[in-house]
Amino acid sequence: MANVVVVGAQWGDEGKGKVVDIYTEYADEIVRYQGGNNAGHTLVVGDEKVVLHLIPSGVLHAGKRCVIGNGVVLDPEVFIMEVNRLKAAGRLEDDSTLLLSESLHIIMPYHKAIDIAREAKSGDKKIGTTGRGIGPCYEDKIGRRGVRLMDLIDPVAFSRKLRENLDEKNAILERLGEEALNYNEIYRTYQDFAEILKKYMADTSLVLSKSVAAGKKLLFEGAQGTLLDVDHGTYPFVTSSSTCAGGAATGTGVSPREIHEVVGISKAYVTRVGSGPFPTELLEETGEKLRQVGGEFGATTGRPRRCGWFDAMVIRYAVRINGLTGIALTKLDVLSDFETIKVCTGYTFEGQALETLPAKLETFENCVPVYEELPGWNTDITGVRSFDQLPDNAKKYVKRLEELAGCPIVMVSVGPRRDQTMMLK
Ligand code: 2SA
Ligand code: GDP
Ligand code: MG
Repeated sequence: MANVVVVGAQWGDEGKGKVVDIYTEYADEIVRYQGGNNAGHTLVVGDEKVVLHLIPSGVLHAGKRCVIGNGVVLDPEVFIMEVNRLKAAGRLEDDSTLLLSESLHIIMPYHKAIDIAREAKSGDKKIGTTGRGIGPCYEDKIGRRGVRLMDLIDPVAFSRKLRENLDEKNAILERLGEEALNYNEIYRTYQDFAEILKKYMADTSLVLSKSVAAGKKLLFEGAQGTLLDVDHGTYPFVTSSSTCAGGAATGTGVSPREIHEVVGISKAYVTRVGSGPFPTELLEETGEKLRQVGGEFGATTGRPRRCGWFDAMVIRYAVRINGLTGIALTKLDVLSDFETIKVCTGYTFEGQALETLPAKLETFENCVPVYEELPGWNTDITGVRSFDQLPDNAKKYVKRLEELAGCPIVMVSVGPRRDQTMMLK
């Protein structure tokens, strides 16, 4: 296997954690390249369920190097808690395999406070963020005022950056009706964090480039999904990072020429958490049934996810934007108890068929999905381990999705566990 990017093909929560955990067997180093602890990646091993927010999902395989790249925004408290929790569970015994980019940006208390206060004041314009300070931290990165890990561990640079930022941020918080934050408290707490983080810090672009030169296999783990990308998603209802495959190069400092395969993860239906357009959303009992059967609640916030039918327009877009070489189709088992299943094959807007997803929000919100209806299979498939053993209607469903996507389906998942997976190609 070559160097592979795993990317969400929809609005996130497609099952990237499970797929990365499986692919880790064939990889040497697993790398997160964007987002932060807004992500919730769930892995189920035997009876144990692990939800990871920052550390790459390869961590359950001992000895594999796990890297958090420069494109990630890191909340030190969450990182330290995650490391401690893994260690307490007997994982990550040798944490020299865990590296943090010296250039990644640090989430500060004012980022979280601003994120939460803005959302609370936004009424129906609310994005539905996770409240983890992700957007405000990326704002500072792009605005060239951010605190990088290398700044955090340098007491002089950190003190200066904190003072400059806090003056500005306290003015914003005051305008939002929130209390000002205290310099000394933040300084002390974050210097304690710095002491712990120091040992994980590295020039990870250089480390990864050396690995590539040595023939090691890299696995890039995307967070969120294609339609949440700050450039290519349903702006402004997006996250603040480059969630698409292109982000794997900028978010790690590994050349795009070293990326060979891009696997898009897609549910056999669609979910979205947070606000924004969702043409195939099911607002009545069918949506509730998908939510309950699929356990569709946020892995970070516990929020109920919005659910809807599979949308081929979204997948074709993900194939194009990411250059998908294969699709891993997850949660097929969740559709096992439906007489018929609808699939969106295209959109119309004001009576005209659309060629691709509209960039304009108002068009996206008002486009009408065109559906075809396929027969269900009404059989429990969670024990099926090969494609041939699936009921005929389930096979037909998968084949139809593949045809509509214009990209091979390389894996089908029928349950959260590692073994509930079939490889197709
Ligand atoms: P943010 O917090 O600034 O990134 O929020 C902006 C939008 O991005 C969405 N977003 C997500 N969507 C799906 N899953 C995510 N991770 C968690 C999960 C979500 C949770 O695994 O379930 O627990 O609520 C994730 N993270 C960010 C978010 O909903 C906004 O629409
Ligand atoms: P991620 O953010 O893309 O890693 O996905 P999440 O972990 O947020 O959400 C996916 C959920 O679906 C998790 O609870 C997984 O354990 C679960 N899951 C993954 N694949 C399957 C599957 O094929 N069937 C079922 N029923 N659950 C799955
Ligand atoms: Mg998730």
